[in-house]
Amino acid sequence: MNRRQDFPILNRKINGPSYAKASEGKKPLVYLDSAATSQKPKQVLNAISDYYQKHNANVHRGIHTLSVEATEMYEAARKKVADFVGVKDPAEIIFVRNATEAINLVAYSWGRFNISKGDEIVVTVAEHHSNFVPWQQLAIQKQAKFKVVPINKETGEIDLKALGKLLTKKTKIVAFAHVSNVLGTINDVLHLSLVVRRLAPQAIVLVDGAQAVPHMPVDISEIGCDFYVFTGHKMLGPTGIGVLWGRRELLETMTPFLFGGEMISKVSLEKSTWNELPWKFEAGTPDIAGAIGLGAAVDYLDKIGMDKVREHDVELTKYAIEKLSKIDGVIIYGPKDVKKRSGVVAFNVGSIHAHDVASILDSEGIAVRSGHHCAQPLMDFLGVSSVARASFYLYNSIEEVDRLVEGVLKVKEVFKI
Ligand code: C6P
Repeated sequence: MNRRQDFPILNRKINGPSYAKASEGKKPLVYLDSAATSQKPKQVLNAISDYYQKHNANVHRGIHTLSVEATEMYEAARKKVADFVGVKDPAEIIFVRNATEAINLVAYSWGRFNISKGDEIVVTVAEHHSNFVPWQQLAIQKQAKFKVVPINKETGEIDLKALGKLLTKKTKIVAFAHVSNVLGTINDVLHLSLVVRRLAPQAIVLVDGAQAVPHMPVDISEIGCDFYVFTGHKMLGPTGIGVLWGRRELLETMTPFLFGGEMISKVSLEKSTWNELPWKFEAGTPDIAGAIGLGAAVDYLDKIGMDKVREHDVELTKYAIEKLSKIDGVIIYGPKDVKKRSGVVAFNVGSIHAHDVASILDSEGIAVRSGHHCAQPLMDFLGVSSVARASFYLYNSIEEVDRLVEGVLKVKEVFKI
């Protein structure tokens, strides 16, 4: 897969001698932080620029030509996104700012009206804070029970037995990630949804797909969940645009999260009624350029094929794990079987702090993330304060994994371990 020419930023050279300008530095950038945010291809950048240069106007408001064009482009993006994740009804696709906002929307619009004292909310210990804190806070506000499912430390998988025991007649919400942003574990979300349906049929199931949709074929209609969220900036799209999918029956009963322009049907002095889906949940001027950029990202990914994107991730991950695990002192987290993990490799080098690892790698031109990865409960569970994480995408190469491996050897040399 050779797509590098589409990503201008990958031509950057960084961290050369101190007298050199950034652009004249000596180290070609090796970007291994796509799980935090992916880089954007020219096709996406051009789509955004084209929109602003030729079509910019507000949507669903004006009847003038530009407004009609902008509206058509915005709604066409929604349709593309719906098709991309197997959703037949584009009205079930709500544009929000990011995955975090999508989860908060459900916590407010569904949670506030359906959770009461004594109810139970179930999440896993491996969740990103975005799929943990909103539920924890809802539980605190409503005096509901907040239950956390452990994972198997060896395999990185959700402990199904423990989940079974935690589900009861009082369970109202079960939320889990499709793919862990730290361990890379691909959860069997279909099976998990079935378990919830069988043991707690009254509960709603929310799946956090922030790390799944960018990296593998996802068909939401096959998962059997009630809500599914993802975020544009991790899948070659711009920042500021994310997606909430919800079942129409549920979305229709829910009270909007934000009130104001565009989300109403009729406003009088006494009361207001709400617009149809999806606009009922899109108060105010939306991120029009963001949605159009996301639509272009979906076109780009579709053209390559998500099976190919997944294959490439597997190839790089397998190679990285093989090479890194041969280095004395390197500890790798997550499933051993690459078929069960996505393109993220979290690791530590002996007892060296992950920020030191990332900082030395950066001086070699290699960008990895380090720290708690917005998953502090998982860090506590694993008994570590932080990990370094290399995450791959379709523009990365085997040679770049070799650079990472050399970088890790350099870390060991600097720390003399
Ligand atoms: N994880 C990472 O480096 P937002 O920020 O709302 O676009 O995405 C939040 C989010 C939710 N769920 C999962 C599984 C995620 O990985 C993320 C974002 C990034 O791991 C940035 S913290």
